[in-house]
Amino acid sequence: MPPPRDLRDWIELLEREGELVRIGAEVDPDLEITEIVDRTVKAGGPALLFEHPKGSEHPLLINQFGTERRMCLAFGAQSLDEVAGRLEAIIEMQPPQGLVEKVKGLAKLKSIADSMPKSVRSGPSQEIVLEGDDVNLDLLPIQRCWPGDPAPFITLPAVITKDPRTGTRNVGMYRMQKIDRRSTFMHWQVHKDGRMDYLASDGRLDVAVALGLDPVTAYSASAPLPKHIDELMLAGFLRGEPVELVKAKTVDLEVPANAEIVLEGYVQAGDEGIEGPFGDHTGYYSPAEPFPVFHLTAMTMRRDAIYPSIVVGKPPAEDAWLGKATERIFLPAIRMSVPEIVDYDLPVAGAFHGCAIVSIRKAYPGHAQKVMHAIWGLGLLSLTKSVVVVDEHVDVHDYDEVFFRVCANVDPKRDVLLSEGPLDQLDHAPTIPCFGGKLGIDATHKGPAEGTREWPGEIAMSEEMVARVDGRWAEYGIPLGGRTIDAS
Ligand SMILES: [Mn+2]
Repeated sequence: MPPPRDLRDWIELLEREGELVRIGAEVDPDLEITEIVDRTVKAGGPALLFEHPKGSEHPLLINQFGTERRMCLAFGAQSLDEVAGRLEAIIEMQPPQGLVEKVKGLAKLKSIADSMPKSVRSGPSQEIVLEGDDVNLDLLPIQRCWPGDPAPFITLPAVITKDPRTGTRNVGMYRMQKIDRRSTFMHWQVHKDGRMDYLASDGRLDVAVALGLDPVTAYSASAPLPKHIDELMLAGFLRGEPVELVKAKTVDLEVPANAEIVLEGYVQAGDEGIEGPFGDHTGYYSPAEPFPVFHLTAMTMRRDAIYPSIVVGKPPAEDAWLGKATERIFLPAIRMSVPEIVDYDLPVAGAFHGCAIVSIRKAYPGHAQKVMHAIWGLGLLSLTKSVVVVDEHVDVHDYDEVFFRVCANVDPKRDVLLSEGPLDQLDHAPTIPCFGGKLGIDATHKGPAEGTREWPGEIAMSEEMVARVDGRWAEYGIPLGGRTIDAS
């Protein structure tokens, strides 16, 4: 099944699959929606379409990404690893050997070419055009998410800018605190591509914000791609069809033709104000800090536009599965740089940057430490605070198993590495913002090559005895299913 074409196609799919509940009652975007959604997310519940948010004509869609099943539906895939597999085929392209390989290679190249965004003359995202005094953010049911938030925040935007030096497009998901009818803050953190575009311009930088996209394009806006790679190309590749773009009305940018709502405007170098605090995915309020002001010049939308939102907070929240999608989809790219990595897991409870568990094919002394440093040097994974390294046969997604390895295999004096480096701007724990300590735990097997005594064998029953018990004792109905030690 191909991924949904736009937000309405997606809502229809969710409804057909029993994954969406429509709420006809009037509900307040000021805190009330958060309380309902937070309980729904934590119970593994459905997407919610609030048809009558208080004070707005526009319905509000939330929790569209809140479970693994919905995330897979969004990608038209059976699993997130299947989505990663599609990218792996491209990433691992080698110079073709025979004719068959050459033809396959051409097909792959064509699939990349077919992923490039496509310009079209008109699109539903511009059915209604509001300019000048008609621009009015009060029309939208923007949520104030938590009691300590000073204002409503747009939380699921795709923010589009161009690098003023190279013209390369960037699309990112950055929260936007509403200031008044025609301006918001733009939360471009120090490590984000959007901020680089802002810093590279010495005057006015055009910005467009797309709201209410098909789920794959919305996901792609959140994906941590290298600076020079257009998120809309990733979206086109993952969708299997290009993202269609129309010219914006008042700024020199192209915007998705299928968006429900587009905000056009600009930021001006040096024009900043104090943004926040905001109840963030760390489970704490991120502090008030200076951020650029986004001035709206136009607001375009579809008729009966649907406004998308997401609430983050103490994990697990809806962003857990956006993060898990990134974890899975980027595994092939990580293996490109660090091929000894077998698998990795970013625990949701660790708010993604807090902890990474990595399994490796260990080949030499210090290999686990090499991989820790690699993680601390890799894209936005460099912000990871602690890295736990285990051997290849350990399931990194089984936290009991990982805890067992850490407790069983670690000599804290020998196997704990303390380092330092850049940290997530949202992390409140370090002494100064954006910089602090790093913790590496080597829970792999060691041996004489690393100066320790002989490493003992791991307990495992013989295959023969396992087979014998499987065959002979089943008839008694005693629970023999759960073997505690795996023979692998
Ligand atoms: Mn980017």
